[in-house]
Amino acid sequence: MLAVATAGFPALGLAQSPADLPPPPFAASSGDGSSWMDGAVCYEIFVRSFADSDGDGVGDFRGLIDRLDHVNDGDPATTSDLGATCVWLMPIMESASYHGYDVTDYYAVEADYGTAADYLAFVDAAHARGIRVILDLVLNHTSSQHPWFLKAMADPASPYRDWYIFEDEDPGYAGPWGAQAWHPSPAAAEYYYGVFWEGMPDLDYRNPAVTEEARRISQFWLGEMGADGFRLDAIKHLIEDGRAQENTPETIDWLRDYRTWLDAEAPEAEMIGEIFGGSTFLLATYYPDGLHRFFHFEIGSQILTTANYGTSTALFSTLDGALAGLPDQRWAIFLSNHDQQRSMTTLGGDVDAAKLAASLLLTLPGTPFIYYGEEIGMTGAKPDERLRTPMQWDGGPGAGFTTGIPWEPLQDDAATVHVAAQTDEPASLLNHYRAMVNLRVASPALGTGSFLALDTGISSSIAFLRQTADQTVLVIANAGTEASDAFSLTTEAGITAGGGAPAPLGPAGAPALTNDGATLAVPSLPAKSLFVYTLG
Ligand SMILES: [Ca+2]
Ligand SMILES: [Ca+2]
Ligand SMILES: [Ca+2]
Ligand SMILES: [Ca+2]
Repeated sequence: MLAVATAGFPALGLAQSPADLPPPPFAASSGDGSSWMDGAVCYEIFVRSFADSDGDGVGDFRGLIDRLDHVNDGDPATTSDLGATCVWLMPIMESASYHGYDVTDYYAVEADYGTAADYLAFVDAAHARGIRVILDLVLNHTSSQHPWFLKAMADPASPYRDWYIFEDEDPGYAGPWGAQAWHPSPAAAEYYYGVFWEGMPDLDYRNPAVTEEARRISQFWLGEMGADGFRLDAIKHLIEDGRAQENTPETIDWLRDYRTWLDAEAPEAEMIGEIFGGSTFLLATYYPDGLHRFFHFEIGSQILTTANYGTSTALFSTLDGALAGLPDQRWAIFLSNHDQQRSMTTLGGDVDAAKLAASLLLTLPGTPFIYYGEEIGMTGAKPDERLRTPMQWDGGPGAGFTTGIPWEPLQDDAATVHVAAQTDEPASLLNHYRAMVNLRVASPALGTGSFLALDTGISSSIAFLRQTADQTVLVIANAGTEASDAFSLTTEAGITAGGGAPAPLGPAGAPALTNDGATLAVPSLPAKSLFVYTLG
């Protein structure tokens, strides 16, 4: 009977287990595990440029559904897909512009992309594959073509008049980056406020009716339209106080109220805010309860600097600051997004550097976001349209994006840089992304674990631990342009306890590490490489 009572417990003392490790000296870990975004990897999609199903040259929901297996085929056992668990769709509400950041109807899908039924079929297809859907929500401003603004401008007695900000005289001051913020009305001798440009008049969130409408819009998309959350655009500009036009206390209070309302209304919804260029110091003013997460712009650009130049000092110092200054690793990181030069352009076409950047993105704390096309090393520099060119699926005339004429010309390298070619090449950037995203999603420690940097004694050699109660992962990397010198890690954080050798988790080619019980010996690593091991 005693034997039966102990059956099912592991034998003691035979192998190192996480329980043998000392408690981590590093506390911060991602969220409390209650959110679906804890441990998620997200993929940012511009629907107009992803896949066109009907040959009109414009991407659409049906095309997106056809290509969803690229993002995640719904089977965690296969790694022939990226395996991302969340997508962020750039604006899909009806808009007058190609990009969608000036909405004309918050309750309709962009007609260029299909019908509401097409959109809902996409949401169902995504959910069936285990992909959560977050939508870009543009609250700060509408299009100048939005009926609310047209009515407000045409009729001072309109109920929508107080939804916007009008002045009889030009207040005369510029916006926060020096651009014109007050625009002459085409309808009357007066001025209206629009921080981005005249085509995007700011809504007035001091008016409770506007806040009520923002909540109604949120309910609509989270309820009937099946969204799992929002990426909130330009929120540092929500409420101005005269010349103070960003990060005002009123804006931060508004976000807190919105979050409180949302937590009661849709407790599973995730809100991630764009505070463009925000440092840890600035972001800290929005936590802990402003929104669930914010993008940390600096970390991604420092990952690119590390991959480009081999210097990781600034990256790890920023990371230390974020871990100390922001709660629970509740930030998100990306190498580039729709507003920035594509990372392969920044990296000068260096595929090994792009692989290292991807590896760091997918092993460091913070929810990783991958902008579509980054996984094949698409290139692109400003103007904005050239950062948002059609996805390159194959070497055909329309790149597999369309059978017609693409809405925006393809990049010059479209015939050679594409998904089909890189699928066939085991060592391609795409297959590297597939391995690393799948590794991240499958590893609790990489997804949500605490973080501890280890001293390697070599400036371009990187080592750190990620740890949860169930898993400890060791990451080693060489950011230099030459093979690195061997180095040793000592008993720090218990990594040599038990004397077992770390087991490689990926990517392919990880060298064997040896553990003599006192030191862990790391051999020379290839230039610009990163490997992940499990310690238990
Ligand atoms: Ca189309
Ligand atoms: Ca899969
Ligand atoms: Ca439209
Ligand atoms: Ca505003």
